Amino acid sequence: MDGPVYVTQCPIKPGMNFTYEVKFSDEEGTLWWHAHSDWTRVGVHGAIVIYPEGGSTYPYPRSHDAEEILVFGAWYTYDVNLEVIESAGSDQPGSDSYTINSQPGDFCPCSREGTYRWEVEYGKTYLLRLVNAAMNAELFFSIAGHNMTVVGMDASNLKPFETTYVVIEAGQTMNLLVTTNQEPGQYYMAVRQCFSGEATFSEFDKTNVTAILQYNGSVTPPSSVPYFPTFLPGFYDKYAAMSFRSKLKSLYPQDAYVPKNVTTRMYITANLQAYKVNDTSNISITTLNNVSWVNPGVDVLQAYYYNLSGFYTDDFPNNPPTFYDFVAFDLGANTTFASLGTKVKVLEYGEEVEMVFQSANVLNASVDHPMHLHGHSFYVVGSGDGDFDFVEDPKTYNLFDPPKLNTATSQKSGWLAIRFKATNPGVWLLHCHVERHYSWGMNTVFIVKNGGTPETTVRGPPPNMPVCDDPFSINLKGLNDSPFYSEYRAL
Ligand SMILES: [Cu+2]
Repeated sequence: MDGPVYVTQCPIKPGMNFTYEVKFSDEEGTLWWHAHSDWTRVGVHGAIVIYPEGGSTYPYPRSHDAEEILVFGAWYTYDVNLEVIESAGSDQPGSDSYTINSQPGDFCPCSREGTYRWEVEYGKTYLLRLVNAAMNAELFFSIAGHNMTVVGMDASNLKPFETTYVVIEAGQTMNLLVTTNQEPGQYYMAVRQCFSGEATFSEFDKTNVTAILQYNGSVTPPSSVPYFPTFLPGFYDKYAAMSFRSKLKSLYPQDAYVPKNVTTRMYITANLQAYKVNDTSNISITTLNNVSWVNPGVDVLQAYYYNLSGFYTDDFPNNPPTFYDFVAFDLGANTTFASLGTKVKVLEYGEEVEMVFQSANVLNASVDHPMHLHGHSFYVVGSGDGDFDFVEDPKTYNLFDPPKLNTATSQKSGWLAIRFKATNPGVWLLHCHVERHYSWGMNTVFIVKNGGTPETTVRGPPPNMPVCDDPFSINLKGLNDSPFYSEYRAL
């Protein structure tokens, strides 16, 4: 179990505590931890640094005392958990600024001095670890005057490549090498949102967030204004994001590990679409294969472990209920309607799974969706623009050295193909890491059955599990009064 409320546990109540035991296997690099209840992760998060196993070495040059962590976050001037009532159909508040290590930087009107400084020495190579903990944003990052070498993402080593900027999705982590080989001085490190939606659909935060890379040692910091990065892409530069993602490959060939005998094949639409509240009114909610997730009253893990019926059904569909041109323009609300459900997908232990996500464009609302699977890393074997072509697109898959991630982008009006082997028995959330989409129901749950040995059997619950006391607390609180919801509750 790993914490998402109503999936693997009930919420930890104020004043209570709960201790997690985390077992890493082949992860190496950077991960992060965060709260998984409503929008509390906005402030409850941190980086996890995983060094190579004792005796082994990094596959790239480094120096031991030269590392830095930059956590990108979102800053709100109000209590976002009070504001975000998660009422479906209405937009949710944007952040007041993004942050780098909790500071918005020099371009955000702020009541206090607020710029994070990273002091470096000339002539070193640093390992820079990035975490994107922002709630709803895919972010560009660049350092003035300095190229970066990408060496890892999501605690997995990548084939190094040099770049002037990176794009990092909500939920992702990244390892970079930075060599301090420029004229000693001050250089801005800047973050800017990569916005893939229609400009009119949702207002977004247009602050340029900065921190400063500052050379120290014998150098007197110049009093002049720091240099701003020239290569930081613009807000709408989806091509910069696509070009960056196309360079991601695993450090070593993975053909021995990438699943080749797929036993479960799923095609999953990610959509913002209409739900009929009654005969005359619709609201907009998010879905996977037209199903908008509703939290059960008892977490799925508990219901599964103790064989309690009535909390979920095991019929999450392998395909969308209807096929249409998913990326067409001006698909109206009546193209396809959403349903509510607590539908999970059950996998046998050891199954080889392929999932193709399709970012659909109902209501012209297609955007990039960072799809995140708990419990397993997966290989990103393909991605593309438009509708997925079941015959041609699989021919383009990279089964040789695909990147191994835990969060990957199904791009706006495009698709993403991932493969993984279900070798971690338990109950695992799959969701879009854009918190707004997740709140509106863009998630489902995978149950991976036991494998028949003690090592492949889900562990029993610890003695101090939090107890559920709100049996019908659900994502879509705005639906509580609708007759459809009452019907659903009665099931
Ligand atoms: Cu999304």
